[in-house]
Amino acid sequence: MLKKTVIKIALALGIAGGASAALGVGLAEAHGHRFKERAAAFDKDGDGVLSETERAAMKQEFQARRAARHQEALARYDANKDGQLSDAERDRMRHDRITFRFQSIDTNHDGEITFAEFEAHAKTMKRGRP
Ligand SMILES: [Ca+2]
Ligand SMILES: [Ca+2]
Repeated sequence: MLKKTVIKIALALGIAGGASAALGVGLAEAHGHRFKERAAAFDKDGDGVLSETERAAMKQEFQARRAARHQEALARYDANKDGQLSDAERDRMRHDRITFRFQSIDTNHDGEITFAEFEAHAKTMKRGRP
């Protein structure tokens, strides 16, 4: 029963997920396994299915977040201020994100990730807190 619920929510999310992937870098990564949990939060009556209304509310919130993230990305990476992120500008953004992730795993900041550091990081991911 529980499994069925998760699958239904995942299906309902298929559309939103696809749009996210098309729109931006790092979104799939940001959603990841927490995506289903977030969807469950919109299942207000807890029947395991997102109704039209529930889906609309979820879509609206995701769009608002996406817009906010896009504005943030532009503010930081739109070097020539043309309101768009060019490939080079996106590359810089990706580089910064990867650097940030690397540094968050490399807890003793020696520039190398040991198995122990990676394992500790993996454990925090499991708890849903990267
Ligand atoms: Ca630009
Ligand atoms: Ca290290």
